[in-house]
Amino acid sequence: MVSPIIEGVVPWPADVAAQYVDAGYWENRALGSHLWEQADRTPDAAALVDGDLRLSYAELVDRADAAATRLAALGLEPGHRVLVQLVNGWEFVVLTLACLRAGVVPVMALPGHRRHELEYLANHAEATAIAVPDSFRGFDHQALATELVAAVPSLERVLVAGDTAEGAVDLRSLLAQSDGSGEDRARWDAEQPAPDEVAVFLLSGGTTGLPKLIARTHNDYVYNAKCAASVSGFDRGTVYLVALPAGHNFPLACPGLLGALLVGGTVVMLDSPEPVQAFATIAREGVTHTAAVPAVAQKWIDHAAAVGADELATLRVLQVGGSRLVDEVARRVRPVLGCTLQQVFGMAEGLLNYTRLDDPDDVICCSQGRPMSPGDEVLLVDELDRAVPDGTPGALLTRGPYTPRGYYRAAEHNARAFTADGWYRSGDICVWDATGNLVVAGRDKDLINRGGEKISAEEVENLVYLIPDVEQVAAVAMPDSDLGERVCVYVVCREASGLDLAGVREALQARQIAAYKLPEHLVVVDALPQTKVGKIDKRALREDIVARLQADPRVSR
Ligand code: OOB
Repeated sequence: MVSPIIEGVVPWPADVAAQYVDAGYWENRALGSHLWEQADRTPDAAALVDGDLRLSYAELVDRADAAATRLAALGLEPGHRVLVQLVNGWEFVVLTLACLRAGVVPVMALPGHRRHELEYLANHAEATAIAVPDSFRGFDHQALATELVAAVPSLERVLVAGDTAEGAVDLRSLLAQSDGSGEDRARWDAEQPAPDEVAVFLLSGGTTGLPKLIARTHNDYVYNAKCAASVSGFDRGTVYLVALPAGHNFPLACPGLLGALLVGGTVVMLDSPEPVQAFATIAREGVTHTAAVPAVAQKWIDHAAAVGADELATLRVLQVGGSRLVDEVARRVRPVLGCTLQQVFGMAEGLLNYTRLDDPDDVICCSQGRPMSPGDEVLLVDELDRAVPDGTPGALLTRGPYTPRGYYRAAEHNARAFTADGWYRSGDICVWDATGNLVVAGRDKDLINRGGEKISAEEVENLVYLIPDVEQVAAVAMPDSDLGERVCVYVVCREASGLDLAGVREALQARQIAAYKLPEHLVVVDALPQTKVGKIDKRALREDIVARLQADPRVSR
């Protein structure tokens, strides 16, 4: 195997890699070669829809090839990183494919990220370019990206979808069709990235101060998307709606937009999962499959219960994952939305579990499914990493053909997050149920899962510590009926500080962090409870906030 171009990426051991090739999981071809082959089979089929814009397969790959050439002309070479923070639209898809084609590696930021996250990501990935919308939901992304170029040594170029300021690159022109000569296609057919090179960098749902980067290779990510497409029943007739942020692993490749394109289906981009727009889009485009987090599924159910589900007539499968779907909500999916529920318990680090479309209702509604690949290894263990008996909760360890062996440039963290034998510790507490499916019963990682968006407690705490009045802080998950969890912070203040929630939020906003990380509840206490070994007792705090909510439900926000 050729060693990866990007230093700091942890490869699979050579013998394991060879097994994955032998077993047929890894096909040893770049993602582009699979997709371009598909495009040649169905050039006129609809590949991508965004509002009034429709691209056939031939048009999509033509644009991606032309864009790959234009990226190269801007000085973006194979192995260079582009920080991508685009909203769901055709630009996201064409740019991602152009990068995959040219060996340029997209780093998938989320639309909610702000300077705090983007500056860190650009530095850590040593990105040379950043792609943003001009503005979105009242925020001037172009202005921030321009500031980042001044602040981040590696960052040279801003690619803007929309009104492009002087000095920035007009992304829509960059993503326009080719000159028709066929030269771009010929060039990138000849210059494909090696299959063990990095295809994309995904963000971890991180438990550390700042998110880790997960390098997904062409071999592993193609398999990820194709295998997921197979267990999700994707085929040429699939019309897949991307309503969650496209840079998230779930709508990107589980099977997501890449899975749909790899089997010749149609991808529909929408920049919001709000039910009114989503339902109208499903009806207009004849959407058959889509993915939602539980909070979105709940909104769709509420909406359909109120207005009916006529618009969803073509929808066959609703995939739900990202956080635990409550069994009672799961049971309402088929009767109210009229489609099959598929639970997805996945992670950007790799392992994907699915309920199967023909599973009995009890499995679909009460479990989070089972690994999608025969190559997946899953172990549930106790505190000493000993396997627990079936039916007993244990911490999930996993290895497999699409679960990388370490985070990018994070040796110290990798020593904790992976065992010496290369098992990834997902931090989830799971149990194998009697049907051989996994049920997610809790977690032993210090994060808050706010409607599928993962927030590191440590990151929030580090920021709250910067407030001069704060002596001690602990961030914990507070249960919430809409989002599952929200961020609650407990603080011990210096004398008579008068610190309140608004003050904490203001201080954090001044640090320009993503809004979803802002604490939504504050409890000021005289002291934080401690465990026997002198650590802050978060379990006691989680119990405390539950008790406070029960005593006074108005506390909730
Ligand atoms: C997905 O990926 P990430 O990386 O944002 O978060 C992974 C974590 C898991 O370790 C688990 O703690 C939680 O999110 N999670 C679930 C879940 N799906 C994910 N917890 C309970 N039930 C579920 N169904 O969230 C992700 C990636 C690919 C596909 C789907 C979700």
